[in-house]
Amino acid sequence: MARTGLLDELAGVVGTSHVLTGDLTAAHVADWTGRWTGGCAAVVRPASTAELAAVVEVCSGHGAPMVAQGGNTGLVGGAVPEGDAVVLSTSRLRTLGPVDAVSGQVTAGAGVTVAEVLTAARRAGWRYAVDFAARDTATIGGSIATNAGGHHVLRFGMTRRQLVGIEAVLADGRVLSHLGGLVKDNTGYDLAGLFCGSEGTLGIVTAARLALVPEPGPLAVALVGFADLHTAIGAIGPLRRALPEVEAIELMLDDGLAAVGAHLGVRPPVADPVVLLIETGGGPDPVETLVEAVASAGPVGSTAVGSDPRSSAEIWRWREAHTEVINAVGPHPPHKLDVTLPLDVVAEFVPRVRAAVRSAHPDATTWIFGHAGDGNLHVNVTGPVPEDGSVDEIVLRLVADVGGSISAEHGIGRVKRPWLHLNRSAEEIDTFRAIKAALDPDGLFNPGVLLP
Ligand code: 2HG
Ligand code: ZN
Repeated sequence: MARTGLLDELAGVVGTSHVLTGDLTAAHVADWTGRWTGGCAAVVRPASTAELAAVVEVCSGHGAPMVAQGGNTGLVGGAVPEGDAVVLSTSRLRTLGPVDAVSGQVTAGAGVTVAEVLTAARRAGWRYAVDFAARDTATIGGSIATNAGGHHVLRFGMTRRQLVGIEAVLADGRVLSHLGGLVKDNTGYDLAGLFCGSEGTLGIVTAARLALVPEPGPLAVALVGFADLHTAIGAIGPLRRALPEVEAIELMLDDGLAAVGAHLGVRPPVADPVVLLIETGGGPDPVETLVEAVASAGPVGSTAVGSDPRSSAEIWRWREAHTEVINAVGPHPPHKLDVTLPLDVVAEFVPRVRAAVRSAHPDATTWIFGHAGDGNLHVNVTGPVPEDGSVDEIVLRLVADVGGSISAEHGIGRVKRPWLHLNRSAEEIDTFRAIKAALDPDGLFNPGVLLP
């Protein structure tokens, strides 16, 4: 139930057709996996930063909670509204500026998709360094709110590292803007860095100035099989040393590849228990560079090399399809636990986490894949019902016990809030609360997300 007069006032700002209610909000009140469903008073679609600021002012005046939402591809329920929250959709903040050929930067509205920035950069001879499977739907605003990682973190870092400045709407409706694009700018607190990863709890990011990197030369990508996890993880250091231009080192296991194969109706090109996807540049013939590096990295099994755009895309498909394929396994949406581990414990962690989940949930299946080069595993558990937090508890505690992080690149959202203390001290969480209280004193931005 919306507060009296709220929807009329919102319609006065954005127009009636951009205040969605009832069935029209369906796509905005559940997450992509289907694990989290909530509700909202309305979805509001402002067309500009000024309109979004006016919407925030109206909501603040009514004491209405606000949940920012971009492409709604998040995997921790961070953009799923609850109760009578107002969803602030950034879908119409779609201005994408020209690529600045001198500085290698671009300014993008929050609702521009990651794929659109990737394409615009490529057309101008540059590249946006953040890329991941949800690129076509995920937005720049959402990727900043979650400090998204993706495939190239190993080489270029996460979203925060690409940010040169942001524009954001504050809780009182004022607009904070710092989009000048100065790379060296030591004038106080790093507000772009603070808003990045704040999951919509401090303000609503409406635009960002993004640093681009030079377009890569030719790339080669391969699937390389290994007999076991120890050998595969042991190869990462030597591969990185042999391939200074390595772009990605991704992990897959035979059961995940078999599930993807069954889904695609194709047999996996490599049949070993553990498979790394390695992508690298490296001079005029990166295929040769890659093959030589693999040969010197220790004992490997079968390999499949992609050398042209089509075969490379096919190789990436094996890795990127994991998410949609596991989502279809059933009988419920998966428990998705994105974690990082110190690299030297990864090989032991995998059988341990599988055994721990199995002993509590004999019917559960634990799927593991991820970004091996960063120690970032995506632990997906299918079987248990979505509400059963015992699965999350088992996995996240084990992660913390071995010195890992309970969130590598997806954020804390609603899902991991109860376990934040496993990685953050009381002093850190108190500091989080102080920042939150300073910027959002009434606690209206994304309540129920991030802070315990
Ligand atoms: C990926 O790396 C994404 O493909 C999704 O971060 C991970 O589905 C997942 O658990
Ligand atoms: Zn990932």
